[in-house]
Amino acid sequence: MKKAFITGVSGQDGAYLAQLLLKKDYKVYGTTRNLAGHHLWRLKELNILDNPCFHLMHCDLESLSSLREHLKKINPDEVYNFAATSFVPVTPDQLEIMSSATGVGPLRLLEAVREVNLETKFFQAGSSEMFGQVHTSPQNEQTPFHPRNAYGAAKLYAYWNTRIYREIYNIYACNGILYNHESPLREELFVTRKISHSLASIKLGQDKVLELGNLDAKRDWGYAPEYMDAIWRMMQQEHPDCYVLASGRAASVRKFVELTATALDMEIEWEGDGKNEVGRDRITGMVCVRINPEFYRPCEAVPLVGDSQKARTVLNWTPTVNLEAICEKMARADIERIKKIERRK
Ligand code: G4F
Repeated sequence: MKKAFITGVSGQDGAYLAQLLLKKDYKVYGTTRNLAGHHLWRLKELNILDNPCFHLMHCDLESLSSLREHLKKINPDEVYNFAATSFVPVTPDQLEIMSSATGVGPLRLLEAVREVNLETKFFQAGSSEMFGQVHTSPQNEQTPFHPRNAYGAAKLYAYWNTRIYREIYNIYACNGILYNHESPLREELFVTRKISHSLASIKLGQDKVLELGNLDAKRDWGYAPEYMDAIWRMMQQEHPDCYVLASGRAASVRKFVELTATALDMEIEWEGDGKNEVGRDRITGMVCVRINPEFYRPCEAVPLVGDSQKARTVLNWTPTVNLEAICEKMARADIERIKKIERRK
């Protein structure tokens, strides 16, 4: 039975990867910084907490000695690092926490792997934000990096340390460069889940309006569980490497709103311009989307689109869930959750 150590297991990616590995008969040791019940909702929804092969433990990436102890005790075959702050805009008071968790944390984990067992395989979750200001599109593993925010720079620091530990210490260490990947388990802080949750609430008469920032911002959105499948495949190759994971298609926030509305039998018509633009549901006549400048970003990334040909060829990775299907899955899940809460009242 293989053993996997997943940091950040209570997040979207950690939870889906734990589910995948349990299905593949791994023993999974998942870590989180916060063991409070409400923080574990994803693991509960996926029925992971009751699985006898799953072990949840408290650990953060702040302490090298604690990471070393965990790895000594478990001696995992594979380590997957998802622990990070994942919201891109960082306020001044979050700068140090973000840099430590997202940038230095993976270095501490790599060092713990090096000290405890050089045979342990390591995966680092990188981000398309590392590309930032691009001059070519789509981006692949050869595209130069030029991050445009502290989050992208912290992820890039972790990316380089992963390569350094591979090249200098011969550790099987892989980097994934992940474009936006969404699912019903996304945090509501991110725009896709904010949209699905708000429109589902409006549909059920529990909310009136969804406030958004830049409707024309574009992202390359894929389906999170499929990205976890690719990550597992990266760890089963003969040699460690770096792979871009992306859908290859960019769509706007506006398009995401429209597709989610369609999945909920709503039909959004846009009226007005700029900050005064609104989205009206043609069926009810109600204004259900407004602009709130608070959600604009000071420096919006150039639309990034990934070329994941290498992952598709080498890993035989074939993602099939398109944007329409993602919107539908997210909208349906939010409708079910809201109805479930209603039934409990
Ligand atoms: O959903 P977002 O907050 O995701 P973002 O910033 O692209 O970051 C996500 O993807 C990265 C790449 O994989 C990850 F590294 C990162 O950890 C995270 O998973 O914003 C998407 C877009 C932005 O352009 C933003 O300006 O949506 C636009 N947007 C428009 N209105 C909004 C809103 N974003 C948020 N969060 N809230 C809004 O109301």
